Amino acid sequence: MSNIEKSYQLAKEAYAALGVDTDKAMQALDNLSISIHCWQGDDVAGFENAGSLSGGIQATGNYPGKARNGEELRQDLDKLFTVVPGKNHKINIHAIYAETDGENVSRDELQPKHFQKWVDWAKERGLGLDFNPSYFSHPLSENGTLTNKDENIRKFWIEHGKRCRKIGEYFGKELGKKCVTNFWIPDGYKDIPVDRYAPRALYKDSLDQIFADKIDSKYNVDAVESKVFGIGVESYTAGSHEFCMGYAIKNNKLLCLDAGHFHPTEVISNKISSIFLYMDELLLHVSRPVRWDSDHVVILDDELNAIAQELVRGDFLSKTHIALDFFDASINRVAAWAIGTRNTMKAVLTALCEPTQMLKKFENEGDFTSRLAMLEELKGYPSSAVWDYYCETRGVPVREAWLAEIKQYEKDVLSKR
Ligand code: RNT
Ligand code: ZN
Repeated sequence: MSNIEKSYQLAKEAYAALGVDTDKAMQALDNLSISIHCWQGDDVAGFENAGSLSGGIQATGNYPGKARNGEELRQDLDKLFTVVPGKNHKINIHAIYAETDGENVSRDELQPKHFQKWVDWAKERGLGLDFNPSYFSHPLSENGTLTNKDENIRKFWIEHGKRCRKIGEYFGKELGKKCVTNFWIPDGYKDIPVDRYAPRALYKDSLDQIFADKIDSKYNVDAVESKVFGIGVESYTAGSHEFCMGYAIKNNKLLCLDAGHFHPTEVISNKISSIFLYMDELLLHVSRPVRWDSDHVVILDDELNAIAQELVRGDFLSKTHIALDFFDASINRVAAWAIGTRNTMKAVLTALCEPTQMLKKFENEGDFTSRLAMLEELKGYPSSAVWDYYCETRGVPVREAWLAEIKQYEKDVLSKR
């Protein structure tokens, strides 16, 4: 018996004493689908050669080895999957990751065929694809997209949204896994606006037009992502939380909660339970804000654990689309993916090992002393041993062994770019 297995047997016993079946927890984790964002691989650059990143988001750092095209990006993702367990994942791509064979295809002319390479690649690996229209890093996005007062520009972006939903539908049909197409726009004002209503009315009308095309929810569902502010739009963002939540509830769309899109002490873990009283599904952008919406690599912090606990305790896992959203250009990009993805899975596994019934019983009986005592003791329970055993039995490196593999990949592949 390996040390990993020995540790697991002890952990299993400890959890069993609380009434928790760790084998079942691991099986549940097998079903978990994480939507891995392609944009960590190239600092949200995309393949349009449009120049610099805009729209109030920033990737800082200049670590060597960034993927320069679809082949390299997919090669990096393939490497990622050698160190991340699970066979039920998806890749989240953006419209700017279209591959047009050198042809200049405008965003309002995009078609499914421009993503065929992604589809073929995903199909071979049994992966799903999620999608995002790209409302940033474009000459016509500088003064607003779906809120633009210039009707021609707004039309351009409406058409982009319509095209993207068709592409999402194609993904769903081709891959047999429903695509989530997520709408996020950076539109807003640097300084204090006089009319806060008009841009939001335009945004609403634009979404109405985009969603007027009927698409079978078997293949594609849409989400709207809110944000409190962005760099350059510090005073006002049209797509605020209230705007997006209201729109999603009224129009039967998904809401996307990004962990970095709220005031610094406001957490999305406390929003999930309310959302499920009014909506059937939810999209999460698991991210990590540091002082501002800085999209740092997801670490195993209190909020990540709290998000995972909410999903497990409320039995919301199967109704929640968990996507990652961070972009760090200052460290090895494949390692960044690995850290964020492994942490997210580890947080969910730890939550699955929680004796939820016991904790709820304490709470319902008003025994808050036991509730607090047990929650604190649980922090010391050996969920890491369960995670290590999970990695071992699912054929990926245990603990930091994954790092050596990524370092080797950096030497063999990334450093030669
Ligand atoms: C930006 C949003 C959005 C983007 C991606 C690239 O603040 O979080 O989700 O990060 O679409
Ligand atoms: Zn996001």
